[in-house]
Amino acid sequence: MAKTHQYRFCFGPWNFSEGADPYGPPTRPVQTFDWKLAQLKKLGFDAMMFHDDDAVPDIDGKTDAQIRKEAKELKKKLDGEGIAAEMVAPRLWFSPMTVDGAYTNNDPKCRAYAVERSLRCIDIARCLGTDLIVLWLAREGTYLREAKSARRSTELLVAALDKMLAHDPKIRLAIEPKPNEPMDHAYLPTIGHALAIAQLTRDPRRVGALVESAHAILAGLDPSDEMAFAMKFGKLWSLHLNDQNGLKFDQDKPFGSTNLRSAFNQVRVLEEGQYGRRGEYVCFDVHPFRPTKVEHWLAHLDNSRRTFLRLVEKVRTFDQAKASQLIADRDYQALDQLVIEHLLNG
Ligand code: XUL
Ligand code: MN
Repeated sequence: MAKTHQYRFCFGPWNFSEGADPYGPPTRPVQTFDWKLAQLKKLGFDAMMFHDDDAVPDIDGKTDAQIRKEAKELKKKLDGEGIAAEMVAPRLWFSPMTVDGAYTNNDPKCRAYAVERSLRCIDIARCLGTDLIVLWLAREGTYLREAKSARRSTELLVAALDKMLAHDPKIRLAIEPKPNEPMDHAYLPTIGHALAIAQLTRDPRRVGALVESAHAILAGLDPSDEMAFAMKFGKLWSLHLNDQNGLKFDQDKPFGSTNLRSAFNQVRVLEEGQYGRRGEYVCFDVHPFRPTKVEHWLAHLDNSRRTFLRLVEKVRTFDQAKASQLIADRDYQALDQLVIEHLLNG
């Protein structure tokens, strides 16, 4: 099939999750990194996204020299397969040092660990040939408001971002906001917060955002509005497309699985803003449903891309002239039905 769209696709090794949840064990066996890379290639995706310890396992027990050596070996492996590294994200939520937060931890030793680990993550990214660092600020928030000062936490976040920006003049930081889980309340819950804090840093041009559909929904917002807003600032540097059924735990369902119309609107704003033209990837942060059998393990990724591409066609074939007429006539009932029937057709 001829490639008629401009999009390039990406996912991470964690998207082959094994099905464990807080109530039960894995339902699929753990696979090696090489198996995951082979599946990504088999599916015809273009790039892989990494946590720092997906790229260099057991990172905390290794020297800087060892970390660089392993990252360079991985880069060779990726080059051999023709797969790019899209981004690297520091995993700042697993260590005993980040139990009470990473950059906003009340203990200065723990904060120093978090910054040090982030600088190592930047070194890994440079070895892998990407300038993009994604920051999902998992534990930057509170379980109870009195435990931290929100004002001080904002200052600490800016200080940490500044240290990263100073460490490497080329690196770009994309903040991935999420309003809750694991925290009760996060300090940077929306794209507005991400873009606002960028302005307080030493180089606002190098601090942007990643929108994850499910996270926007958890914040009670429309993911397509979050995307359009970030794009207007030239700050939508990556995407985690997926879906979410209301205000529950973070579900990471296949793209379009819950709300096809919302997915249509996400693709609509991406098309309008020409997402991807400046080298950005369409990434899916999706997980298989827990009952998924091993033989169906790739479907959530393949299906998400398939749905995305079907929706690109739907956006491109939408009768915009008709829609404009209906808008001019303020006939939103007919506009609503025009969209519904377009999505239902074929
Ligand atoms: C958490 C989440 C993460 C980040 C990467 O909800 O989405 O997978 O995308 O650290
Ligand atoms: Mn994500």
